[in-house]
Amino acid sequence: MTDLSLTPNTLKSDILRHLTFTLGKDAGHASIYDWRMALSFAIRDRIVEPWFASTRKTWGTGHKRVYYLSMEFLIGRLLEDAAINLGLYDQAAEALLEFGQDIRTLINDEPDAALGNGGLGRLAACFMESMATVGCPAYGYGIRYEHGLFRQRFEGGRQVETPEDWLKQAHPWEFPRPESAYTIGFKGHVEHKGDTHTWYPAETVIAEAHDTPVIGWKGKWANTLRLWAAKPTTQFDLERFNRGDYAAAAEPEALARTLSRVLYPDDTTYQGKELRLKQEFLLTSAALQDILRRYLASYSDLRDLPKHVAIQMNDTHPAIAGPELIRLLHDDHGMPFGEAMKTAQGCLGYTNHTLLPEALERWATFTFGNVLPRHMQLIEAIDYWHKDEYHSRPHYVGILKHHEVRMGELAFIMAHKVNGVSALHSELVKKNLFPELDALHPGRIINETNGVTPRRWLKMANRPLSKLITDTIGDGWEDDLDRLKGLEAHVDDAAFAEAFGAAKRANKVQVANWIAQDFGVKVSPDALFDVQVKRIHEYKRQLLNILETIAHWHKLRSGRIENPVPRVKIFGGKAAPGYAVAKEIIRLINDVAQVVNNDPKTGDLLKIIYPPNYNVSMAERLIPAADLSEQISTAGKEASGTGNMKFMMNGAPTIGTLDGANVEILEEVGAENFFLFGLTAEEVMERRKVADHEKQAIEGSQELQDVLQMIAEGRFSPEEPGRYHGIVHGVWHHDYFLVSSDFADFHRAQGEVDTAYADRKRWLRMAAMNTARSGFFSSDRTIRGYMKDVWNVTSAL
Ligand code: 26Q
Repeated sequence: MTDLSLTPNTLKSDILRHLTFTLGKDAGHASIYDWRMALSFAIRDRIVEPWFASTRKTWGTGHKRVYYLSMEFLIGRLLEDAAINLGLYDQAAEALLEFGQDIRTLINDEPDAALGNGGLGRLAACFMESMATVGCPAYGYGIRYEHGLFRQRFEGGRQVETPEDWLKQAHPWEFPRPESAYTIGFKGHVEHKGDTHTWYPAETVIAEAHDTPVIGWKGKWANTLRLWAAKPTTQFDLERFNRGDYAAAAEPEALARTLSRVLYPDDTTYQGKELRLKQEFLLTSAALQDILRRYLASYSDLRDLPKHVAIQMNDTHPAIAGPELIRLLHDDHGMPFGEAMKTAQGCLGYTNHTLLPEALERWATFTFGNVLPRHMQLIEAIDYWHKDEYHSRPHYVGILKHHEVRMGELAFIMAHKVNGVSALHSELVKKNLFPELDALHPGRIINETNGVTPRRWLKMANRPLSKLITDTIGDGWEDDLDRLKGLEAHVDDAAFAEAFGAAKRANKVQVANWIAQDFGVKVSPDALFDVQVKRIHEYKRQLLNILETIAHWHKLRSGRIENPVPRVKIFGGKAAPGYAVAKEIIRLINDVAQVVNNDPKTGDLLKIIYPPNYNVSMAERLIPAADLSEQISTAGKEASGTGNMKFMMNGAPTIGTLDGANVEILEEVGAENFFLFGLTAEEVMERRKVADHEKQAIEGSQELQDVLQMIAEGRFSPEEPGRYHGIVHGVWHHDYFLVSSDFADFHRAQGEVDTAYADRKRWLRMAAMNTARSGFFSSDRTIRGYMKDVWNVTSAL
């Protein structure tokens, strides 16, 4: 075999070689973009060998493979991550310096791959990295959206969306695979002859693969993220073209490409849009055809599929995988229906990420039957089969109801394991979402608490703290995060605590400089940095946070706080473009910031910063600089949260409710290192039954009354005093998310935060304890859980 190994000391010459021969630029005239591409290619070259080796090994041993199907992969930047996992960062920095280039500038030049909305998409990205790290042979399957999540700007405090175009520049990490392409059908009709069923689609597109290697920690293993781009089956309508109707001749092409054009920007309210259903089928059908092609290259008996293949559905978005796999096995390969059911179930797993009723996917049978006529029939057959197998199934339970296909029930019935994403959430999935199906299938619903990759979220995002950790407990914690426990022995050592504080401060200085430069607001790095970054949603209660901020400001101005602790309140996040209330909350935060930041009475004691366009890269900047992590959702609503884990790892204690994985964070870190407040999930249910709970709560809190009064009077919108009447009215009369009920206790907990922060020694201990006890929240632990409990696969390392 040819020796392709690239020795480390050739990195510098490889960068120059790529600059010259790949980019066609000479060093004297190269732009930042050119240098970034040259560096990316030099790094990518070093991924290819471990990638081939991993693929060869999996083929050679016939190891079981995992296929992770997700409509979203919220990856962020790849250059720094790859450099770090390969251990090449310092060398690359040095080589570039010799060319007069700063590696940080190049790293920051890379656009985020924002192929996701939020938590679910970012989880998929962390999972890809962890599967590579633990040596789980896996493919991620997704869609190569031309436009990722929209960009956010503020105009007069209001969110304005503009298209995102990450592919405008060449994307150095992907390999187009035009030879890996599959035909995807839509609409048309079905013909039945005896036991053969043939679907004749009326429309077809081609799904073309684009592969990105995903390298694990220390480059020991690499997997593939395979994203599908939609292409037309025929480039031109030749007949039209020949008639001279040139524009119309290109129509089918334009139509096909719309399929992978844009990511749906709504992560909470589901709308039955035909294009979305087509996107889901594009991903799923292409993935399953690819999986079966790969399987049949090694094996012939499709009944053994579950021995070699595990397919995970990231929420219900790829739940069409059930019927599509049955169609392929039964219609195309002649497997009897019952056997096809068992085979499909043996392969499929389903992860639920939400309990919000408005987010549960349901399709009108009319739309569904029109777009996927054969799948509609198969869903009826699946539902019938299930009812027949489980006679005790109540009449009101099933996939089809009220002329709708319920994707949650479909995914549940087609999967051998269904999981929630935190202990509390998984219990609620059993109790509230699928109680009857859980009774029929005891043990099918399990829990796999989420995690995040410590390589990106600690090692890479927080250099100062990573260095301190390694200096204190040695290396090896990066892929064995429980070792962080070793820090506990040092939390009462003054020198360590001060070093911990210094690392945090260094990150805060960076953020303060960025805020000054980009937003023109001066903040002190010694103030308490209080951060809430996540999608804007009523249940996440950014409103509660800004209302409490106003109360605090009000108190500060009237001089009612002795020795006030200076605070910087930082918000970040996007609202779905059609979510009017969320957009109003954004505007309110910006309006309040205008007033507060210009108030000479409070000055440096309180600043409110809301940088636009929160994304993965901004998270990497803000989270390491946070002193306080805001996780304040209405209990029972946040399935898990993963930002909460990133803050904890980076030494920011949580102020939070007993919701999602906060429950487990509290358990791990201990009550003395967590600011708990608010109603529990059970109390929330009870509270809603109280007819005038809003009135009671508001009348019980003078602070809240004052705050609502100020907003209603137009204190933050003097040019339009009535601007927030809707919001104020909502809190008084339709407070479904119980902002009013949790206000007073939140305010109390914030006071305790101030007290704790003022005691520097106590605070540093709390912060360090959060890092020390965050080992459980590594996504390596999560992935090992799935491997054992759901996928039945071992590490190939
Ligand atoms: C569905 C149909 C049509 C269009 C869009 C959608 C859609 C898209 C995205 C529905 C939901 C989502 C995203 C959900 C999500 O991000 N859920 C979050 O998942 C995280 C990972 O498990 C959890 O930590 C969060 O608690 C949960 O909110």
